[in-house]
Amino acid sequence: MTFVITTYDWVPPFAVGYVRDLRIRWACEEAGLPYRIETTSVREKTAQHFARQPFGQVPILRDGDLSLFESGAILLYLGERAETLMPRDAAARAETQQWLIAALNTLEPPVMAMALARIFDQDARAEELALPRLRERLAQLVPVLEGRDFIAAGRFTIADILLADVLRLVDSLGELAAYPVLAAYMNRITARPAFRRAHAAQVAHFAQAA
Ligand SMILES: N[C@@H](CCC(=O)N[C@@H](CS)C(=O)NCC(=O)O)C(=O)O
Repeated sequence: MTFVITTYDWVPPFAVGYVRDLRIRWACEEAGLPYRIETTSVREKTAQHFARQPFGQVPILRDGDLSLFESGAILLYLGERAETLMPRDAAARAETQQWLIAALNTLEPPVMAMALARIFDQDARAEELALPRLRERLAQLVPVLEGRDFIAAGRFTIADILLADVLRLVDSLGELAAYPVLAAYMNRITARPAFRRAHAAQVAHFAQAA
């Protein structure tokens, strides 16, 4: 069965390489799961798009009759299908889920607040408020990653996909270099061939769409 990943037909240049379909492509590449890409219009969002993703966002994954949204939920679903992505052992699996949700729910919100303030709203006051909150979370992550190659379960998992992808956004905002432990982790995880393939494929997709 080939998974179908839905992404947009176009995004602005600053978003190329950062659209969240990357997380899903990356997981499929890691696990050797077959997938193909389908596009949906970003300018004229269709009723079918909203039927599959009530917020009109991407990514969406289809597996036969099943249609799923939310990159974290999709990664958890794929994790059930490939031990390469999530261990079977109950404790290791719980730890993987914990860190995947921490990346999504504790780390990504302050990162997005900063990105919205700087990139979308160009609001200096909002940025001033967002920055210390983001820095506090990054500083708290440093002792966790010190001396660890992976965030959970002592091995690569879907939690690394999410955490490294969130840290890429921090890096793009110029805020990661101050935390060498986090920067080294992000560089190590994104040096994986599966990430490189997924990233190159997304860049090529949007280059073709331009
Ligand atoms: N929590 C969602 C966020 C999805 C999201 O923000 N997707 C962006 C592209 S990376 C999007 O569709 N933005 C357009 C919009 O929010 O209308 C997930 O992780 O899947």
